Amino acid sequence: MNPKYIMIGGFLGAGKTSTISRLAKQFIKQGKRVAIVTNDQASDLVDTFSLRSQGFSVGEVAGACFCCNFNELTQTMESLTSHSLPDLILAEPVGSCTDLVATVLKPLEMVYGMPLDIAPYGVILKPSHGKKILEGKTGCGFTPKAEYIFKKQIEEADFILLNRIDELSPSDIYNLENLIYEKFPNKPILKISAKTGFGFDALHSLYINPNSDRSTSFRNTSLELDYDIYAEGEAELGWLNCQVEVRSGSPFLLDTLLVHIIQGLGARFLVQGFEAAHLKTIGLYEGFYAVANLVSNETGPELSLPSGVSVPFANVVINARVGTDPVTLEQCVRDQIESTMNALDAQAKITSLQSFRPGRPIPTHRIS
Ligand SMILES: Nc1nc2c(ncn2[C@@H]2O[C@H](COP(=O)(O)OP(=O)(O)O)[C@@H](O)[C@H]2O)c(=O)[nH]1
Ligand SMILES: [Mg+2]
Repeated sequence: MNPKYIMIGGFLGAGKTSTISRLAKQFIKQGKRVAIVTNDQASDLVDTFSLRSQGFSVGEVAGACFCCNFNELTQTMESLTSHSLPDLILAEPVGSCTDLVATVLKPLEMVYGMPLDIAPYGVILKPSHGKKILEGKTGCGFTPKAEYIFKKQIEEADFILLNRIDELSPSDIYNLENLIYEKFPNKPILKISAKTGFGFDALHSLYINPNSDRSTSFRNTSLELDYDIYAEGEAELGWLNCQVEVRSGSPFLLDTLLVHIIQGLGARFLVQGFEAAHLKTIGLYEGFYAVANLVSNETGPELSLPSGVSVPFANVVINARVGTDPVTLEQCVRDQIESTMNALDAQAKITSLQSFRPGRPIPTHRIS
C-alpha cells in the first residue's frame, strides 16, 4: 500500500492543526503509522512545537509555502519516511495559501516519483470570518483582496469542513450551509468540531474509504486565479514569529503567561482596528507545554492546551498573522511582552524574531 497523503487546507486559525492532531490520534489508535508535515513562511512555528510536544512525528517546511518550496516538501516527506514508510502523511499548508491543487496535489501526483495515494482535498471553513465574507459584508476586518484568498480556498476544495460546530447554534449552521450552497453549489459539506470530535468518524471514513479516492469527482476543480490579487491579498497581512525566554525569581503559571500575552495583543489590535487573523503561542518547560490562541477580533483568547503548571522559566514561541504592517506588528508584540513581564514580575529575552509581509507566491510547479 502506498502512503496516503492527506492535506487539510483552510484560512489562518480555521482549525487545521487541531483537526490534524485529532485525526492523527484516531489513526494511531487504529495501529496506523502517521507522519505530519507543517509549513510556514518562517521558522519558529508554534504548530510544529505543539504537534511534536503531543508526541507526533513532524517534519517542517519553513521559509516558504509548500507550493513555492515544493522540493523541500518532498525532501521533508522523504526524511520522514526514510526509516519506515508511514501509512499516512498529514500535511498542513500555510493558511494564507490557495491554488494548492494545481501547485501541490497535482505535482505530487504527476511530477513526484514517490507513489502516494492522494486523498480528496478538504478545506476547513472558519465560521467567524466565513459568515461575513460569504455574506459579502463590507468592513469584515479584511480587505477584498484577502477575502479573495479565503473564497478561492473554498472554491478549490473537494469538500468543505464546517468547523467549530460546537459553538454554532442550529440557525447559524443552517445559514452558513445555505451561504455555502449558494456560493459553491454541489460542494459537499461535512460538519465537524475539532474540539469535541463531532463529525470525525465521518471524516475518518472518508479518508479510509477507497470509494472516496480519485475514482470519484476528486480534484476536478480547475481554479482560475489572479496571482496579482492573491499576492497583494497575502501581503496585506503582517507576519511575525518569535521566540522568547521568560524567567522569574518566583514561579509563575505557564497558562497565565500565555493568556496574558494573547489577550493583551488581541486588545491592542482591536483598539487600533487591525484584524487578527490568528495569534498563537506555546510555552514549554521541561516536558510541560501549554498553547493559547486567538482567531479573530471578536473571539476572546483561548487556552487551547492548558498545562496547569507553575514554572520558573519558559521558552515561549509567538506567531501572529494580523492585518497591519510588520513594523507596527513587531512594536505591538515587543510592547506586549514588556507589559506581560511587568504584570508577572518576570524578565524576557527575545532570542529570535522575524517580522515581514509574505512575498509574491511563485509556485515551483503549476499544473492546471
Ligand atoms: N471551539 C472550538 N475551537 C476550535 C475548534 N477547532 C479549533 N479550535 C480552536 O481554534 C484555534 C485555532 O486552531 P488551529 O488548529 O491552531 O488553527 P489553524 O491555524 O487552522 O491550524 C485554537 O484555539 C483551537 O483550539 C473547534 O472545533 N471548536
Ligand atoms: Mg495551524
